[in-house]
Amino acid sequence: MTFHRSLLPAVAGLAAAVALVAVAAGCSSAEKSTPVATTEVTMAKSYRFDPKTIEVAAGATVTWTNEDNFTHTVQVDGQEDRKVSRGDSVSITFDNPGTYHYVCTLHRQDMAGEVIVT
Ligand SMILES: [Cu+2]
Repeated sequence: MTFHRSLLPAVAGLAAAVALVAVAAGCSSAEKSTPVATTEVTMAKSYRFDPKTIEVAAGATVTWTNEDNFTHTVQVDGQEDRKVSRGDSVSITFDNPGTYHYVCTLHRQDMAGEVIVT
């Protein structure tokens, strides 16, 4: 009985901790943008990729169009940086499934996105 008396509070504490982690994980995933099935991303005013996370099929070509008042870039991880002036657009084809992070190298703090290729 000594065993049970000492173990029970520990188990209860652990269960509470697990519940807290689950709640925290739920919050952070809600903050992440839900993938949108589209091949069109707008560089919207101001300093935003919209939608931030997209989902496309392998072989699809994604086009980024700059509708902001500033020059931006699209640099997919491991690829060259592509400059996109106001009113311009750039297209990148994704042949292989995977999750591709990209940033605007001029505004790394504010502008990042993700292309999920399925
Ligand atoms: Cu930018």
